Amino acid sequence: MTMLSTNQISHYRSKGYISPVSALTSSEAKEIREEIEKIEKKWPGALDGINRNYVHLISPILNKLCLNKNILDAVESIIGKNILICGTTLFIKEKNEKGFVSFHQDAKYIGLEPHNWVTVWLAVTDSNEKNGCMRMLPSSHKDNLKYHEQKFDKNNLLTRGQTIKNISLNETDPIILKAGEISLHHPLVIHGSGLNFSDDRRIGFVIQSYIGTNVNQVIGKMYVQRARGEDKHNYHEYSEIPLTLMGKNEIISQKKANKELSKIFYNGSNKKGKF
Ligand SMILES: O=C(O)CCC(=O)C(=O)O
Repeated sequence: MTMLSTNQISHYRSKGYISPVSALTSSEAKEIREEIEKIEKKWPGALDGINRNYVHLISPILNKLCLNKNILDAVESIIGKNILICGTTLFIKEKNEKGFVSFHQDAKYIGLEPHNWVTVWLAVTDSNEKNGCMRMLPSSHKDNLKYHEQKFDKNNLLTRGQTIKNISLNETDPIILKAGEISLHHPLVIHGSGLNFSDDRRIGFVIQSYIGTNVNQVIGKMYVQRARGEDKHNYHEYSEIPLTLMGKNEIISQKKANKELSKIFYNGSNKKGKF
């Protein structure tokens, strides 16, 4: 086992995130990029809009990635040994577009209680200040949930364009990752990311999130998979494990999960975004 060290765990507890942590080799990260780009090329539009979510349900390779031992060891160090995967999202910033992520807290609209969960952001490509890496406001997870303005900007990669205002960039830490490395962040830590000024796309494969089996969904329904340990709580429905890339059953399973996810994301909102 390669659990996080005591120093890494105290960094997470004190700052609300830990980064970088090694997970994949650069050639394994390249295979993940190839899998994503194969789907984009062979099934145009298949990863657009809401379908950027639950991508681990349409690809056996992406599904296996969520069970990567290095990732799960790091996750176990934070939330304990009974772990479920409750979602994945691709955060892709194209080189010629103006995609950004406003400062927000993940826990705001997701309905996962208690906060015994952690988000893993895997760099499929390098992620740095030039291509719009994430930035964390250190120790902000020690506060409660903040007011988020719902802006619905067209270039915002968040569902509602939810924004915590007046965050000073100077006070944030850049999360610089090589392809294959991960960062882990707390449900309440304030984070966001800027534009991609590089000449390649920036791809983040985000497991959002790994939850302890004691975490319930208080807004709607979520489809999970067991990652480690045992689930004595049985709060959630279990999704099918994908056997074929973009198979008929796999697509049905992703659509079913995304329909429920959309209800959670837009609960109480009279407007919907593109994701
Ligand atoms: O990919 C990004 O820049 C932001 C992703 C994010 O907000 C998250 O993983 O919680």
